[in-house]
Amino acid sequence: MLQLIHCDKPPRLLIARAHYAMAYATVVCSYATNMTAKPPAGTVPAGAASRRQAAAVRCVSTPPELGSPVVERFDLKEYMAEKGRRVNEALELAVPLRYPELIHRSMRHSLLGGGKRVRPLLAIAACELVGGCEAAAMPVACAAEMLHTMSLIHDDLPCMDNDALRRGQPTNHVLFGEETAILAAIALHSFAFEHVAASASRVGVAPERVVRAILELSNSVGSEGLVAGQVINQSINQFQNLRGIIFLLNSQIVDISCEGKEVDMGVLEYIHIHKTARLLEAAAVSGAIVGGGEEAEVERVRRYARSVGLLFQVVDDILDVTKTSEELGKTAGKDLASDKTTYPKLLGLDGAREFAHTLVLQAEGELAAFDAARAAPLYHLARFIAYRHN
Ligand code: GRG
Repeated sequence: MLQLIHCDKPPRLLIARAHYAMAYATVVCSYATNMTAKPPAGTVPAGAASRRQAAAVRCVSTPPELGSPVVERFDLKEYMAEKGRRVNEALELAVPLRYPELIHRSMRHSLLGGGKRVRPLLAIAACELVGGCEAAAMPVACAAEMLHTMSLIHDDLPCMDNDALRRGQPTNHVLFGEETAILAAIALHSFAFEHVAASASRVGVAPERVVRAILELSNSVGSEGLVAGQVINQSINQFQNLRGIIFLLNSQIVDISCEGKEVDMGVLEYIHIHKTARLLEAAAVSGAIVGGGEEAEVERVRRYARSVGLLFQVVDDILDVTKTSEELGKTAGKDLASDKTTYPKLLGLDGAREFAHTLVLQAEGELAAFDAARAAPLYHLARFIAYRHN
C-alpha cells in the first residue's frame, strides 16, 4: 500500500496520503453520527444557534474585514504567554497533589515542569479557528499535553533514549526511579482520556464530538501512531549497521538499507509522522472537532497540522545539531553522537531548512480559506515552530 520501494515520487507524500486516507476514512465512517442532540441549556452563547448549534460551545464574534492587517499585527508571544498560563492552570487543577502522593508528585513533575505547550495551543487555536471557545478546547488541550508528557517520560527511560535532562530538569526516572516513572506515564496516558470524557461535556461539547475527539487522540498514540513510529525507529537502531535489511511496513516489504545510508526519506518520514506529527495533528483536529468545525474545516485543520507536525520534527533535528543543551533544556547533539538518521543527515543542513520552509508554506496554504483573524494564531504558530530556538 505504501509504495516505498523503487518509487520516483517523494515517498513522504505517498506514505502520508495512504495512511491518513485510511485513518480519516475510519474516523468518518465510525462517527458519522447524528449531531442534532441539544447541548446543556445555557452553554451555547445567544446568537450562535444555527446549523451547528448543538455541536459545541461556539463564540460569537465579528469577523474582521478581509484584507485587514490583523495577521501582521498579531502578537504570538503574548498569545502563547496568556494561553499557556491558562493551560498550566487547567493542568494544575486536573492533576492535583493527592493520595497516593508519590505517583501524583511524579506525574506533576513532568507535566507541570515547563514545556512550550505547543499541542494545547494548537488545540485551542484550532477550536477558535472554527468559531469555538477556549473553554471547549481546554479538556482536549490538557489531554494532548498529558499524552505528550507520557511519551516524553517513556522516551527518556534507560531502555529507550536513556536521558537525564528534560525541560531543563532531571528526567522523571532520575528523580523517582524507573518503576514510578513508568507508572506515572501510564497514569497520565489513561487520565488524558478520562479527563476529556469527564470534562468536555460539562463545557457544552456534544457527546458525539467528545467521542470523536477521544478517538482522534487515542489513535494518535496507539500502535498506528506514536508507538508505530517508535517501534520502527527502534528496529532501525538495532539493525542500523547491517546491509540488506528488509522489514514489513503496513504489510509491504521496505528496504531500509539504501546504499551508503541506512534509512531513506520514506522510512524517516514514516517514523516522524507517527512519532511526532500524529499527536500534534490530533491536538489540532480534536480542537476543531470540539469547536464545532464542519467536516471540511476539520479536514483543512488536519492537513495544516500534518505539515506542521512534520515541520516540528525537521526543526527538532536541525536544533539538535545547531544548539547547546542549555539552549534546548535537553541533551543536544544526541542524534549525531548516535549516528541517527535525521533530516540534516539526509538532506544537509540547508536542505533540511529548505524542506522546513516548504512545510510552512503548505501549512499556511490550508489557512487561506479561513477568516484571517481567527487563522492568525495558527499562522504564527507554524512560523514559531519553523523558526524556534528550542
Ligand atoms: C507508551 C504510548 C507510548 C508511547 C511511548 C517513547 C515513545 C513511545 C515515543 C517517543 C515519542 C517522542 C518523545 C517523540 C519526540 C517528540 C518531540 C519532538 C518532542 C519534543 O517536543 P517539544 O519540543 O517539547 O514540544 P516541550 O518540552 O516543549 O513540550
